[in-house]
Amino acid sequence: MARQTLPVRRTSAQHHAVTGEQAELLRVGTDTLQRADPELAALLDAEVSQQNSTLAMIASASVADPSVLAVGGAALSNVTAEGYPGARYHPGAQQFDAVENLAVERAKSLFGARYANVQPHSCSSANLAVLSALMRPGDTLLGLDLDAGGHLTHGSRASVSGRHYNAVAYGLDEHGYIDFAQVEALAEEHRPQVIIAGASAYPRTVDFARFRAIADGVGAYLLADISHIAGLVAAGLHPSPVDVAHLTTTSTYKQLGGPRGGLILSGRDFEAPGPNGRTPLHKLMQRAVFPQSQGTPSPASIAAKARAFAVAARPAFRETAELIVRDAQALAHELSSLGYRILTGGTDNHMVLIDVSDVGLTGVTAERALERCGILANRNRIPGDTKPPLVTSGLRLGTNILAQRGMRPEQMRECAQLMHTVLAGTRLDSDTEYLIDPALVATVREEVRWLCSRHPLPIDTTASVPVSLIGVGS
Ligand code: DSN
Repeated sequence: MARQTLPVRRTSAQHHAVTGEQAELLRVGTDTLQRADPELAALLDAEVSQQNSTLAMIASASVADPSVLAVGGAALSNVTAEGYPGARYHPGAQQFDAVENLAVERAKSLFGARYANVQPHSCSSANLAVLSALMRPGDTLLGLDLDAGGHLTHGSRASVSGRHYNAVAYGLDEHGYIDFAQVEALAEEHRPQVIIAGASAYPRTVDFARFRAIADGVGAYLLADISHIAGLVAAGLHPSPVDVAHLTTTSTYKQLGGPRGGLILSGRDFEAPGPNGRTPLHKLMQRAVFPQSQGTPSPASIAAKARAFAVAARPAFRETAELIVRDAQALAHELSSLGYRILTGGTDNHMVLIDVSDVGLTGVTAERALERCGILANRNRIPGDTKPPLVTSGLRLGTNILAQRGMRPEQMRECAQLMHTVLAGTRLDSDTEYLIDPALVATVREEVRWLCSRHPLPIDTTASVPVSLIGVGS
């Protein structure tokens, strides 16, 4: 019988010899898709064309670098491994362990955090994990009212956050800013276990330090949800809550250019005790995500997060983030000059909220008329809104993708003018139906295509890991 030899351990140079296998897999996969499933392939191609030729002003969206998209489709997706690096419940997770450690270290480095959990499938999952770790059913939660720009998971009755907990909501003052006097009064009256600072539709800087002072005054934990502004926080263009709040959550796709997913961070307070007075927050969070609220993590998404965090650490990301804010301010200014009422009178971040009831429209009709012309912006309830959530009186605009395309404040005049042409040419037939001249639609659609063709979506094939992150987590 031939003598069996043990496989020789590869040197690192030999390891390099096998790089390219993942790329080959993706190439074969793409070729097979085209050949074997042309119907699905055509839909995906149409999506790329649509993204290339529309002005996407969805405030909760950004464009992922193609390398992030490629990583999201990696063979790592075939790995099933519950648990955390070094403590999995399945074998075969060597690469996944290294990838998850890399993602964690890059997240900590990018946000200056002491603790990161990269497993949440979304920020909603992250928020619910945090709340379930810090509160018992029936405990009190204080968050921004959904109608004032809050998020479903901040205590809305439509979500378990408003059903399992005694959710109390704060709102905005008469200028549209967070009403801190009300936050403080409600905190003192209801003594919440958790206060949430963060929003889905709020165009101004969030004063996390003020929230923390209120939380400390009543013995509450402060959770900062930075989903919408995570890119600005990472770039240092919005005050970071990481060392201010007890815990910070974010989605990874809204402004970070990452995959669909969520992230939990903690800074200075990562070792602060949880509600039992003993277990530190970072340990509570590990358990809160797995096994308490999620099973198997999504390995390829975690790898794509690692890639996105590296892209977000590059100087080019900060430059884009600066442009995002300048574009939003220019867009607000142009729309205001055209007669639109801008909520709070302007913006500090990427978001512009306008009241379309003043021009005789509802949010949904404005959204649909704009979409027909190749401009994407979504309906949004505004303070004091008399229209239901599927109708609304407001429109929420965001400049993340416009800036990623390299559009500058000069182009915001064009964008505002195109929007105005559509909105001024739209007449309300009912709350949800509208009339618009098809010739106007065709003209604006063509101008939108032309503007987009001059500012193609970025395909950055030269992006590399910045020196500051090489070796981090390895
Ligand atoms: N939270 C939703 C939004 O702000 O549009 C989507 O993630």
